[in-house]
Amino acid sequence: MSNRTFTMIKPDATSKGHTGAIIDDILKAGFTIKALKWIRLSEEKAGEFYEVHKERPFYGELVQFMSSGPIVAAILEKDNAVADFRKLIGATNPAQAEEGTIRKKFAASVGENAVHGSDSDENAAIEGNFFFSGLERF
Ligand code: 3AN
Repeated sequence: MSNRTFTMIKPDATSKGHTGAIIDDILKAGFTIKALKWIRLSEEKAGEFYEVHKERPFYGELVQFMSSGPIVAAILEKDNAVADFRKLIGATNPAQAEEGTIRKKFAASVGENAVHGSDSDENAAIEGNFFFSGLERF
């Protein structure tokens, strides 16, 4: 089990001004920030990031949405980071997310669901490496 995960605060949440509140929830849940970046993905880069979902029917919509405005990308540290962070953000569909989770509080729909959280240690490492060089993480 690794102690790091990767997250993005998505364009719906940054455009509604939820960035500060979401970072606050993350810190209050005991995560520490090891890398942090405010960035806008090109369509090409968003497509590359979500390559694993290429065959899914929502891929085009997802790529459009993720390149529609700025995001915050971060590497987070905590014991059991991947599982604990997925618990903190709640179900992919905010309508099914538990009370108090970030998606329940800040997300509008399954497509525009406020935050991303890695689903495995392996993907956390791959996704962190996609955004951050060695000089940008601590
Ligand atoms: P999660 O982000 O909770 O791991 P995945 O891996 O099933 O969920 O989906 C990746 C991303 O694709 C989601 N965060 C969401 O933004 C988008 N997505 C998933 N299902 C749908 C859907 N039915 N319609 C539109 N977008 C979706």
